[in-house]
Amino acid sequence: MTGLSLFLGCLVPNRYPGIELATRLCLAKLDVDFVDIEGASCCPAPGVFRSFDEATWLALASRNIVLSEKMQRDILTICNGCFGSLADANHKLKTETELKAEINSHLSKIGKEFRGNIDVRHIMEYLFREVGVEQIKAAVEKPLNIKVAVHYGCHLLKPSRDRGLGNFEKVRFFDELVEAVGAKSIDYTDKTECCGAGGGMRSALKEESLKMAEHKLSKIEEAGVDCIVNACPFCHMQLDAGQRDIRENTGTEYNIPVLHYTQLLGLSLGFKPEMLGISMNTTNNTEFIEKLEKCQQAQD
Ligand code: 9S8
Ligand code: 9S8
Ligand code: COM
Repeated sequence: MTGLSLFLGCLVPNRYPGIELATRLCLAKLDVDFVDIEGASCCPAPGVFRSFDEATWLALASRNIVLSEKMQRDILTICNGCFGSLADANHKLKTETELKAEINSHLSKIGKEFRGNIDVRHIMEYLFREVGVEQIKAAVEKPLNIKVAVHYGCHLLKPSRDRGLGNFEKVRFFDELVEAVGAKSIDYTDKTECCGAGGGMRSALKEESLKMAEHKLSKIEEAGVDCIVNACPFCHMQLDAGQRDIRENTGTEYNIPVLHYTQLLGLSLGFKPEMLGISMNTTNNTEFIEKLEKCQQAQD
């Protein structure tokens, strides 16, 4: 199997470093071959750069891809935005010869060339397709008896034609990965809807963006779960820090803990909540952490 290079993006190292640690611990425990990418930049964020200037988007994205091509490793992303940006740029440059020549003329100024001989992966589809649900189940040391609302986010599933992960309205693979760690995935209304952060919404149209987040949070609250699990630090921030923003703006209180899948997986592999940065969220999850610790102790 091709080795991987870990692409962290901007938000994980800057805002949620616990997700970075959780990712490293899980990959090592599952014996996944990965290295860091020296000198990577912002992917760049697809909803922003790609929407405004295609050549700039492709030049920046292809530079990151080339760093991994040099190592002959596929890129592993832990963010839907990074995945969308790099996978779509890679696909475009692999299939559109003229565009590739144009972008390579930019890259040549820094002594680089896009060749198109690696793939871009998202950790969720990688775990599902390459590691497999059965192997994850076998690695679980502390089955987590909790109820979870899965939030897929947009770029992991769309454009669905390119992603090849099935009909995004009926998708199940993330839920299966959640259930592999012993948790129960609870369905809720508008599960595949956007969290409202992407495309610069959270920065430029905060009020609209929070309305979308609140819609999701209210449906998740109705479903009665212990936490939300996502696979994108942008969604993570929107659903976590968004709860504080909603409280400040409208007074409505939500108190729903938010985890990236690598943090959930890390708990089930036996790592303690503090090793996975679960208390680094904006939303207070002290009670939830106590529950997690009890869950883990019950297995000792
Ligand atoms: S890098 Fe810069 S802003 Fe971000 S985290 Fe994910 S998308 Fe890519
Ligand atoms: S959902 Fe719609 S655009 Fe996105 S992937 Fe992450 S942030 Fe939340
Ligand atoms: C969202 C990324 S994950 S972006 O804001 O749409 O670029």
